[in-house]
Amino acid sequence: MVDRGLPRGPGSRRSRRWTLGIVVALVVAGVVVSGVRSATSPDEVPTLTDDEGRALVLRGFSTAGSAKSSPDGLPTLRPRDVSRENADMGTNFVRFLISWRAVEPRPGEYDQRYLDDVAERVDWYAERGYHVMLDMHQDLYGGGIVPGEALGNGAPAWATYTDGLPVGQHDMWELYYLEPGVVRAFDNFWNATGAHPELQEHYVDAWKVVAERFTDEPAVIAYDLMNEPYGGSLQGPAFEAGPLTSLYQSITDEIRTVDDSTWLCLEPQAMGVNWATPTGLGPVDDPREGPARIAYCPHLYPLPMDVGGGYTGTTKALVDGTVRTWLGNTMRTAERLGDVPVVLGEFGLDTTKPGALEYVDAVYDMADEHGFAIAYWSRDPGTWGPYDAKGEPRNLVDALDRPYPRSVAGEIGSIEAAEDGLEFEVQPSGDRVARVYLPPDFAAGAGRPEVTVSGAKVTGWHRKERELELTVDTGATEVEVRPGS
Ligand code: MNI
Repeated sequence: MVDRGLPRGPGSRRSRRWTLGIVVALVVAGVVVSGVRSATSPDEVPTLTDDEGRALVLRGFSTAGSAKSSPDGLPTLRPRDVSRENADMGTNFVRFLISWRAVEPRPGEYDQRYLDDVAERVDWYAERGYHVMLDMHQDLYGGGIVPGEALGNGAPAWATYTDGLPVGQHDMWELYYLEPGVVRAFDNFWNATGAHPELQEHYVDAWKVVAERFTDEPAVIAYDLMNEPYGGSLQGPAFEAGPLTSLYQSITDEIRTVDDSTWLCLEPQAMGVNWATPTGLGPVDDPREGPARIAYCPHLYPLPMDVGGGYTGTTKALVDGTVRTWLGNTMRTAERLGDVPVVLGEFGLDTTKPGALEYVDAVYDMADEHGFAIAYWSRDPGTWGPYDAKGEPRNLVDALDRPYPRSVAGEIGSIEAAEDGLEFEVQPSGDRVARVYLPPDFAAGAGRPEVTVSGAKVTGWHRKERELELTVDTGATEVEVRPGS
């Protein structure tokens, strides 16, 4: 829709802004109205599981935007940064950005040293008990769309064919998606031009190389097959049910020849779906033995938030409507893809905006209630992130430091986290052990915290991790942890 609605050639900035404003208004109106009509959906999705079949609740960051255009493809990150966020917010998950250009710098040549560097970082997380999802990142196709400028990221320059079409300038980065040269780079990748069938084969093979490298690393729980896919001149269901689903199937088939256990996470197209329109993504068949390990990885960026100035007044109401619609569509998609888990691979905002932390709370509450994993965008320092440029904690740190059950032997249902208590639904099995993260302001003291537990017995306290070990009572369906004894 935006493809047709926005001028491609040169034009005044004001007229483009104006046109974008109309497109935005239409999408917002459509999304909010459709929210009123949306049907009811099932309450929770299943969670990802680890090697021992434990249900996992995953809370963490996308890490990090700094990897997008760094020469080595790595984010600015040291082991102490992982320790720090773990101590400050109790995160147990990371969506770690990797890139095709770094994996395959020349056609058919894979950079094992880059993969060593990624593996080293995976170890930093693994040593601290994290689960890692590797995210094959791209925005605007790749750095090659305008040589010498760090506009896009992801694809290698050798795989970038703009066919001499122009890429004009914008001050909003998203608008570069509409430039003819960028559209053509994607059309060549998806082989809509018929000129480059080899590009997707390279992408599939690059994934196979990554999977070969990480299949034996238990901390790597998932592969996010493509960040924010974009169809070039093909948009919506025509793209998502067509070339996108078919590429996901090819990657899945290829990865499963070397890795039969890591979860594969499918993203819908970014345009529209990030704003709550429905996705046309089709189901992908997992050839592994046993139950499929496919998950759905949408992003959430309500347009009214970008257009309006924060989460207050009318904007708040519009954002709430958008989130409700997004939730309904996400639940229906998860069901359609085969009752798959959902990883909210990105959501985030400038937390200096009024009401921002209330929005963060609302999204975490939704994820708790419906069983989604979260990777907040992003771990980078700045006004969206948990730390400022000097490394000082920002307001987001407190907002994200919430109690949650990290894992349960069995199944886990809805979670409700409040200052006066944490409740979660369970269906225990095996050793019935549940591990629960408790922030310092929930349960004071460095020693064993003073909490009252029902539905389970306290069987341990890991002081450094602030992790309470529980053994769920046989037949219990709910566990409650309250501060105070
Ligand atoms: O906001 C977007 C986004 C808007 C529009 C489009 N198209 C027009 C195709 C695509 C994407 N993305 C949000 C965030 N995603 C990246 C990282 O994946 C972040 O830098 C953005 O804030």
